[in-house]
Amino acid sequence: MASEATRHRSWAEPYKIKMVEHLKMTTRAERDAAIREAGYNTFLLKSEDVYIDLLTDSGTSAMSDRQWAGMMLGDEAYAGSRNFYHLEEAVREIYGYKHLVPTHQGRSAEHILSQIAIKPGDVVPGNMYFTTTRLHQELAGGRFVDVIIDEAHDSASEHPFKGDVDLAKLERVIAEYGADHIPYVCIATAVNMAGGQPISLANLRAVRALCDKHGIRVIHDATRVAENAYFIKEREPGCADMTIAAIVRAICDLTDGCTMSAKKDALVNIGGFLALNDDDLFDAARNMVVVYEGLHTYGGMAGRDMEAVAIGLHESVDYEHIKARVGQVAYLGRKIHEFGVPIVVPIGSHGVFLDAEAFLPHLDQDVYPAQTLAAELYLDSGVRSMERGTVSAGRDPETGQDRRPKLELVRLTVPRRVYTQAHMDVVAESVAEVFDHRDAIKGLRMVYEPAQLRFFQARFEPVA
Ligand code: P71
Repeated sequence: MASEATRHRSWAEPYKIKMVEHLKMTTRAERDAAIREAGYNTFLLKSEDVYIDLLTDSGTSAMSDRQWAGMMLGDEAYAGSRNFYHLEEAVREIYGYKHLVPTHQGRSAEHILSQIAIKPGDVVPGNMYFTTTRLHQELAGGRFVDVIIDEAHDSASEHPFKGDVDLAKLERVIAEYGADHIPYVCIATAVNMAGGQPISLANLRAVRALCDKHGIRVIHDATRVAENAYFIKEREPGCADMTIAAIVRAICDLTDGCTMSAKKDALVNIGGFLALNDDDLFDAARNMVVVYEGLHTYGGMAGRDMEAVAIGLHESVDYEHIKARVGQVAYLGRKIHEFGVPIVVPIGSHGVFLDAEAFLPHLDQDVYPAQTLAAELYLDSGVRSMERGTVSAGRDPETGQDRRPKLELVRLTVPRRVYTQAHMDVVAESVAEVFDHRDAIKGLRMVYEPAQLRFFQARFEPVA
């Protein structure tokens, strides 16, 4: 028998469930009809036809009783809502940025920032692209340049900080284009497209020093900063005794502002903001928010939404919360990995990323292995996932050719505080089932392709 000192002690979710939403179970025949109807694109499925929805962790988390109570305190004044001031206070306290421009979600903050900071011909270096971020940079006449370390593009590399910037790459970009053509360096925490991989504080400090030398701003995509902070606490030398809040603050203090989709870390169903330290940039952003979003004291959110974000920001830096959140994702990842299924390692913070290229080695990228795998998983069990490969990468705006990303992934994204460990078991077993029958899986061909962000609405048919 294990002695008390060596006995394994489990952890559990630091909350209990107060309200439940029933899930619809479907038959294979029903799923077959539903995915065909959806053009083999999980974005086009009706949520009603989905059993466990791991499409995204964006806007899908469960709010706390405190957040719901905050919703009842909405001050729905057109101007100067008290909830705006609460949100401003929370952003100043937790992130430390001076000015706040509320927006209805993350991409609107990216839109405003891109329009005010980027001139045609500029380049924006960043630690891997994100779809909406890069598109807004391109729409403003800029071009995204990837400066993440090579390990980030290798699904098998166990590097603990695959979100780190390769400083030599960044230096080369600065030498080639000149600081005048670099409006800012874009630093994402818990890098989404790399698999939810963190950047280290040490690397961010070095990025800051290099940018200071050249007078270049550092703008932070803070969407999942608390998750990144958890990995820093776990893995970075000297950080184990820091609180999550202190690490979040240390990250933000190394940057000049952020774009934020509050739909992730901040545990709300809708919301976002742009936060800036620079007075002039803030002034320009505030002028622009009234054109596209709404008055600068609500920016596309209701008062109640801003209150929920303010409370959610505080909850996001709670250690027990973030440990359980990242822990649940790790549980799912380990379970899938034990079945021998190829996944991105280390397991990221917001989801488990299946390596579709290694899963379906007999399929060429031209027949969209990740898109195909996402459809097969839905067919097997009604679990909805998201393609993060060739379809998401889109076409190069200059050549018009499909980009062929090194990572051809399917993301199983876990909403916060929504599913139980038993749901994770069901998901892992379904992935294993599809893996057992992988040789029989054929690819897809695209039969409809939208001009922008094609992954949202593209339609496919099975190849013969
Ligand atoms: C995610 C999303 C939502 C999404 C966006 C685009 C395609 C598919 C799904 C949104 C992010 C994000 C980062 C790092 C900015 C946004 C945009 N992620 N930065 O992962 O992850 O925020 O959705 O609030 O506009 O499913 P927004």
